[in-house]
Amino acid sequence: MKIGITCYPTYGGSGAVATELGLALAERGHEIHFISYDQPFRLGSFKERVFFHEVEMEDYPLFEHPPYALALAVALHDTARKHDLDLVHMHYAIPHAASAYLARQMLGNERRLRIVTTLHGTDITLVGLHPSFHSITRFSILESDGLTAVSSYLKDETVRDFSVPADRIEVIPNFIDMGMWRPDREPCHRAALAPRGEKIVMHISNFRSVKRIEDVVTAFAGIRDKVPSRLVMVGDGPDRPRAAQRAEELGVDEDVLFLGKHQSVEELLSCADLFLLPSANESFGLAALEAMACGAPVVATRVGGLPEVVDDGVTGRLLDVGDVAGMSAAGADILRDDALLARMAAAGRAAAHARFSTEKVVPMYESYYDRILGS
Ligand code: GMT
Repeated sequence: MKIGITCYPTYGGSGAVATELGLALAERGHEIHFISYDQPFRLGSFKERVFFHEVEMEDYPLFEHPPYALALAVALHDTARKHDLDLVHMHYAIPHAASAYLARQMLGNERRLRIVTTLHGTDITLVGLHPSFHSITRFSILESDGLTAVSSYLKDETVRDFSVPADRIEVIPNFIDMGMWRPDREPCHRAALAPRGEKIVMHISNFRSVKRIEDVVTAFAGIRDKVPSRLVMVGDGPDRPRAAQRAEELGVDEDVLFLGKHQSVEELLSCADLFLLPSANESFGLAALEAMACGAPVVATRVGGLPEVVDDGVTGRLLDVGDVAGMSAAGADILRDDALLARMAAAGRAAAHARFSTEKVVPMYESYYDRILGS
């Protein structure tokens, strides 16, 4: 198949999944064209059958907000024509599904371009709910030939809040390359991150308010009271200063490392003993899956799609949003008990392999594409 893929190219789960999907499909013989305003951050070096088309934007002084959705529609239309695309796969509905709809309309009878849209999270649960986006989001996802959601939770939210018939949405979970995300990576940075042999507690996100990163610091302070440990914060975003301040207030700042954004997060995660994800909401929680594959038990919140990823008591612990005392107690219990830590680490990796590996999930997309192309 010849497939166009559009995603946000910046750090974030939807861009990561879209890129890994494109690369895996190319390895399986498909021709993949990424179409976005910048090269997706995980695209890396040259790969056979993988192409990147940058969306050209005219910078005109009249445009305080340049109309990216239109420029993307033009890029999709051009790429579909020049490269005979069978379908375009849009990751994150806003504005990508609307741009794809426009591109398909522009093609008219020239060729039939199928559109698959994958819903990732806030396109449905937050941004898409806003009155300025709700109707166009609903229209464009209903106009897509195929619609997937990364969890049953997200499917149910879409059915409820956008009145989309349940049978229009296929749940295809996010997935992970088990060879890339693993516990035994070399070089391991453990000596640099925890020089006195402390346990390593880790959090990775975009540090936006939905991630509740002050709760990460507070929960960590409670863990550190009971177990010698260090907190490694990977990523960056608006709440970083508040989290740093919280660490100072709690007197744990010497044991909290803010590493900023990183390309090779898997190298850091393979050193983690425990992963904290106290989000207010997650439609899936890709970072939790990455941690499980790297053998780190996950202490997270019982919200959204997280219970579909983390098995409470088996691969980690799930607590209520804001229950930092509970998270501290659960985290310390795991880190103090070597047998429990080893059991949860092994169970997490096994679950990632059994339910969310590339080999398991990418064929689900291929069969779904076949269904859509045959419809
Ligand atoms: O929805 C967002 O705000 C961003 C998006 C992203 O690009 O990372 O995150 C969502 O998609 C991820 C990949 O499917 C999921 O793992 C995240 O749980 C989801 N974020 C939220 O639901 C808050």
